[in-house]
Amino acid sequence: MSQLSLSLLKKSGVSNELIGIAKKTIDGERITVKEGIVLFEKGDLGFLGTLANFIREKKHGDHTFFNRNIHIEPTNICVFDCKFCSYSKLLREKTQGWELTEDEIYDIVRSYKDKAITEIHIVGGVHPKMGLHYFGNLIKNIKEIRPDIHVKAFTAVELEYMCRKAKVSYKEGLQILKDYGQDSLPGGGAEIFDEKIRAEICDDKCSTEQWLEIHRTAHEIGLPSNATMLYGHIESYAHRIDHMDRLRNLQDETGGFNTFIPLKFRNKDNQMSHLKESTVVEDLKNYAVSRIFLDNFDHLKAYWPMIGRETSQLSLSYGVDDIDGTIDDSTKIYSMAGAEDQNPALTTKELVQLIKDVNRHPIERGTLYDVIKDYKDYDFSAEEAVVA
Ligand code: V47
Ligand code: SF4
Repeated sequence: MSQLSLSLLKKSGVSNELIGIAKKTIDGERITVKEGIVLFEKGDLGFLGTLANFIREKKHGDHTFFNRNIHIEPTNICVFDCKFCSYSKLLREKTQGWELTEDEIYDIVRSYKDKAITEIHIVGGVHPKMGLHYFGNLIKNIKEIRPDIHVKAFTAVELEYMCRKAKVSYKEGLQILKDYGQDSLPGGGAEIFDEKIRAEICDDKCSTEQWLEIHRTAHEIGLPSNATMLYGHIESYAHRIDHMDRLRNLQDETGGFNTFIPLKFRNKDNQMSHLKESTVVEDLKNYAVSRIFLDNFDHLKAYWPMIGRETSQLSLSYGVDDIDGTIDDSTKIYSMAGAEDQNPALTTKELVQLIKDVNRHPIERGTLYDVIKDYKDYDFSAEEAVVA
């Protein structure tokens, strides 16, 4: 954003307070917690979008990243009882859960033999009988079938439980999984770090301190990770900024986070169904403020199975540079919570088109943002249909 844009902002009646924050952002200066809250409370969508897009384009130009991935969810049986979770309500409602056998999991991996996926994302409920070495072996065997694949596995919630049960420190547990072949950690389980809100929505699982410690330790031993934030329920703007501030501080310390993924609360079939979901305007504001506040995160991801395809396209003008992957209908977390896509799957061609339709430049990436293929001028008709 140039001096011209700043003077346009002045003419359009934007307050001096917001112009001050815009100036800092343009000069590459970090904004404070207080300024982050002001952005949420006083910044309108046009202002926030302009600023967030400025940062996004400074970092990545028009490049928009995606990957070819699948999820494996070994079970939805869970010892915890998060109020927002639609996925595991077994303890309370005694409904049917699933437990994939090891062979079923290996068959899933084998079924992708001829497909160019680069990542398997493994998360699920916290099953009392599936422990550290069970999962370690699973990763080892998956890697034997598919040595080239990146395994991004287990939220800090699952890891805290596994380490506790195995009576090992986080460092020992994570090193054991790394030695079996785990490559990185997903960002789940973060929810909202504010202790009071956390106690209200997910009282019995790993604490904020434990989540941060597990990610810190992972980074220290060379396992990069992602970070999420569950928003749009009972938290305030101050809680969102506090959450991001704790992540920004840890990122200063370790530099181990790849991307930040805001997760919109979906309200179907859970103990928080009485709450309304956030609007699209709120979702876009949230992306924009995240992009402006988290100056030390290279990437901001809109997870399309949760937010929908069109909002994902819009998000690309509000700071987002990554829309996750092909998925191939392999996750149930969001469809069970009420997301529009009941069978989330996009072919590579469809993902590329989605990105091109909003005039952005599609880049297939690996999990760690290594460039795999540039699709700007790619001609799909030149090859047979490319599927996931
Ligand atoms: O921690 C559960 C969320 C997360 C609901 O790292 C809900 O690349 C909204 O972390 N409404 C797990 N959200 C999924 C996750 C994730 C997803 C995609 C990519 C990555 C990554 C990580 O799902 C949980 C929780 O925050 N969640 N229920 C719900 N009703
Ligand atoms: Fe279990 Fe995760 Fe659902 Fe919480 S969000 S109940 S830890 S599956």
